[in-house]
Amino acid sequence: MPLFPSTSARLTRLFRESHVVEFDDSDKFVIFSDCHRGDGGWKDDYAHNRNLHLHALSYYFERDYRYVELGDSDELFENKQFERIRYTHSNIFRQMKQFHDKQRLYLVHGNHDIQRRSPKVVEEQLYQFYNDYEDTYEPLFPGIQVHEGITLRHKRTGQSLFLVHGHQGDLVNDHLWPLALILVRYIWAPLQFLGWRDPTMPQAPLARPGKVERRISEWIDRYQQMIICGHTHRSWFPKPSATPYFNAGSCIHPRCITGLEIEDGMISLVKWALTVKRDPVSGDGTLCITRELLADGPMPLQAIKYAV
Ligand SMILES: [Mn+2]
Repeated sequence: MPLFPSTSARLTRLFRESHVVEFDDSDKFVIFSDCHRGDGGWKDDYAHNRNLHLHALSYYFERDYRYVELGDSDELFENKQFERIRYTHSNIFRQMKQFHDKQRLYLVHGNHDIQRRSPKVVEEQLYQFYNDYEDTYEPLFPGIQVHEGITLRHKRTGQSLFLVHGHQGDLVNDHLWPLALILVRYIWAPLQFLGWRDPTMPQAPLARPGKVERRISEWIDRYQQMIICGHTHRSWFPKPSATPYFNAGSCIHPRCITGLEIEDGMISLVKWALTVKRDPVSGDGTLCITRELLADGPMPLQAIKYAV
């Protein structure tokens, strides 16, 4: 095997070894990616969207969805101590714990939380946390596994939905990740203050498809296997006849978060944002959190190209 396997080789192997979750049309999933949760400081791109995400998660929890977090969940490149992230965003972790307690939480790691490839790191960071007020350890997500790939397999149709973060095969973000960590933590992140963009963070969401998207799309067409990923921070929902590349987007967009929902055997791309509601009588404005359907969804899973 080459020293740095290509995106295609990485995906092929990962698909073969991915964790399989069986489902049918009565199961619901919501997928968010790229939260990049930080320590609440000026580099924390998630903090301004936390209430949107919290509200969305409680909406999905009440409606019996299972929650998949598709990588780059916590910004472990910039932050040495996960505990500070957990403490800063404790309300989110409390909500995620509710999903975990009902066996409805699935975690996939990306490149900015690649340390969680190690089950030892997962156990140290995620099984429990220290409550300094009570001076005790409390359970967080005991026994959780963090996967690199998950396959949702439909019990009746046999259709496979392959979920992966999407950094696989990228030289700096995958193979040379310790170098990327050092550059991000000590060089690029401090330079953000001066207006420099961290090159391991994706380009502007409206930029044209990059090489990551192209390579993944080539794999999809070659193996006729759809993929749901994140990583680029550019949400994507294909037309039924197009290459079935789905991207959940991110939770660090300046004004909204995006995600994918699977329900009743259909898939949709949604956006949660703050919108203004105007009272028609008084003319007063209220800010409220709304869920909006994007693109052409909901699309039946069976209408996706290459579905069996
Ligand atoms: Mn990523």
